[in-house]
Amino acid sequence: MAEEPRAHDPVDTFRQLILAKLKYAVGKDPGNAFGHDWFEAVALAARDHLVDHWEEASLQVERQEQKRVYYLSLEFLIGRLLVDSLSNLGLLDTAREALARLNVDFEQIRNLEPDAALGNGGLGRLAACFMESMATLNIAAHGYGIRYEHGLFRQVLVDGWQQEHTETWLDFGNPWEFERPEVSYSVGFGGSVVNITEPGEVPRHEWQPNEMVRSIAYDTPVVGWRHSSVNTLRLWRARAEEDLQLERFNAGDHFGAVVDVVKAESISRVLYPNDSTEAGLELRLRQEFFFVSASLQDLIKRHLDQHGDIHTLPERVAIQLNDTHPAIAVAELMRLLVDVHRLEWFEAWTLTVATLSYTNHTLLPEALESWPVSLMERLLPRHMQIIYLINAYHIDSLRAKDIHDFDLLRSVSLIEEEHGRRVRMGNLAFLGSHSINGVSALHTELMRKSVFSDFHRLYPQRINNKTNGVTLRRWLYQANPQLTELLVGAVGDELLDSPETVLRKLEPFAAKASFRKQFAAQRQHNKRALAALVQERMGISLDTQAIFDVQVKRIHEYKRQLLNLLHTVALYQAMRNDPTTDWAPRVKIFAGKAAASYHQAKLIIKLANDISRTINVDPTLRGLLKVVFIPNYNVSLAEVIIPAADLSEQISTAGLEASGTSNMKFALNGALTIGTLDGANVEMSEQIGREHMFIFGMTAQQVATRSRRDLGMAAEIAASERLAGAMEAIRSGIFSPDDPNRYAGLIDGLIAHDRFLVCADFQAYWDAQRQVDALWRTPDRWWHSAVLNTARTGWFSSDRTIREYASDIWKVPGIEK
Ligand code: GFP
Repeated sequence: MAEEPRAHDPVDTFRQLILAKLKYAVGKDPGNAFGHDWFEAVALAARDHLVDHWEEASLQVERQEQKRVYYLSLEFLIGRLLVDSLSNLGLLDTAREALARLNVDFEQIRNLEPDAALGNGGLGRLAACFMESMATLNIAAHGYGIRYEHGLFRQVLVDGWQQEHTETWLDFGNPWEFERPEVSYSVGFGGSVVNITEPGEVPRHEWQPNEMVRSIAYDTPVVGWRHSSVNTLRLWRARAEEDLQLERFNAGDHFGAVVDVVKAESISRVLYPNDSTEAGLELRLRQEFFFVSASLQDLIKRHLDQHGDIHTLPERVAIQLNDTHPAIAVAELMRLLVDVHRLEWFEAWTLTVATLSYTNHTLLPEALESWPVSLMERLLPRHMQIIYLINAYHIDSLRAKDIHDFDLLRSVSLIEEEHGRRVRMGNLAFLGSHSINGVSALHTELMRKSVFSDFHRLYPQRINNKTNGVTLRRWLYQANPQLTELLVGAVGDELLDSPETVLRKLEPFAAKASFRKQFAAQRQHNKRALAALVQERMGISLDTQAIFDVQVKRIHEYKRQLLNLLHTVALYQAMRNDPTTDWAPRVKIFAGKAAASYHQAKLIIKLANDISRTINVDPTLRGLLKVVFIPNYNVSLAEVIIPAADLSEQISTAGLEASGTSNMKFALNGALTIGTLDGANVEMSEQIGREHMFIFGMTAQQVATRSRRDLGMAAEIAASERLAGAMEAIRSGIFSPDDPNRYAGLIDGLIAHDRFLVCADFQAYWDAQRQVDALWRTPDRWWHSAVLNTARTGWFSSDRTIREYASDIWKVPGIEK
């Protein structure tokens, strides 16, 4: 029998809604529901609220004819959505209480949600933060990407070695998304280009692909803070044109009958297929073109349905390319405008450049994509023609301006001739965009001087900076409710709506002993939660009074986990040699994934685990030092680790980390940063004050100068007994007695050719770490700095970043910087 709802009790109304979802959508009753059933019921109840606001928001966008922003990204590292959605809807406490009335523990339910790991690291998480900020700021935006059946691999450590396992986030379905089978576009591959001449018409080209793949839309609503607006994340799934070749099937060829299905569906099967093989490389290009083509067809259709005139595209639409992955959009938009919508070439080019803008995220030459011309010609023959034509017109226009410098023309060409002919996607994105932005002040400056220096001379207005940011809703309010409560208690409720300005009001509290005490107490609480997780997952117990010294991010040589490990070993040796010194106790925490084919990074993971295994059981240390490598780093784990950190390691070789975003999350939560003057660390030191961070090491300029010399490190090693000792310990197999030679190559590589200048920065890093110890021993000063870190990080809100994109690049009216 249906229960009577208690009048005007929102908790009870929500409870009823959960029960209705459990019964009618999940098909269970409270008596036989499992945890996951409850999760689904709550998620669906929240989704109902989202949908109401979603409808309102899209009506408003239509009515007000708002300019639309499209964010094209191969990655969206969303993580879990339950708390995010409930919190932005203002229903978190309601849901918690409603479940409690049903005798269900909300904390258990929330942890059952799988992470949507449709991204790799900072780039993908940035896209997720931007989606939330765009909704919060009432910008009419769509995110476009791929609905990978399997997100980033699940990392399993077997004897300390990384193994990649398939990640299965969709096993129980996905309550947040709406499948839209009616929103489907054909995407072609291969085939040939024919010239069509019809009487009375301008001759034109038509691409006749020999393979067609269908894209199906899946929409997820993204809600802003206090449900200010709800935008759409539209992810594409690849399907074959036909699910089965019936004739072949009936002829007994059961596998052959589905071969096209397998080929087509592999496009949206996994994020980052291993591209060290030719097949993997081709699949990656197919993925990029697939989602770009579907998205452009979709947004042009929406534009024409609403405004009816293709010529007004740049007035109504802004398309942001997140890195070079969607750079083929330049050629695809040209193809659609010229071949399909029959615009004249130069008009189409003007519209393309006015509509597109591109964000660069790295200066590492190996990470700037380029595709073999032969592969492009085979897979995208019409696009290759278009790229040649863009290039020819471009070079002609430069010659017309009397620019004949051969080296300059070669460097801005879309085609690289030196290492086998390849299409340079960075150059294509640059040329086809009216705005090219870097993601921190230093990165942008280096972009102007290095990768795009020649382009910058030709187009001095195009490059601009948009320093990254993070959404404070997720990385403060949701990840750290204890701290949020403390802050609200101190500076008031308005913090929640205007954190960028209100956080600064916290500054005077840094001088109050009682506040510092509370600040330290919330950290203890979070450290205990992390320690419990480590105990449960790894069986290692941690001393929560020790400094929690954390480096969590993709494992990459330029991020220099190796420098941190060398310090760990040197500290270990120093503690053993000098047990009477009053060492500050430390827990070194690592987490992160290595790309499947990146052998050196995988070896670094193994080294961290070998070091951990040796140090953690050494009784002479009396527990002063512990090392843990927590497996399978993802957004949810970050939400537990970051609020528990005392020290944040941001130690990349200066000039190589474009921005960093975890650096901002740590500082926001009050961790102190030990870091180089790299990426956004530079602006953080300006906002926070260098005296409240531990800045060390070579500057980008010094790195550039040192790198021009021979990269052998004999002199640096000879000058530091500690460094030599740590390297020798690793090299000689102290941490790998089962295979004493395991790290000989790694260490010899550092001695002979230390590309990332680990050895050259070691001594400065060691000294900075001793300053960390010293500050830790004076808690008043430590917590004073910690409070100031939180107080002065509001500028790194992704709302600020998005406002800058909106006003400078997208020209969205009504959004002031
Ligand atoms: C990349 C860059 C980072 C930058 C992010 C977002 O991140 O420096 O902060 O993009 O712009 F390397 P990863 O994908 O490498 O983590």
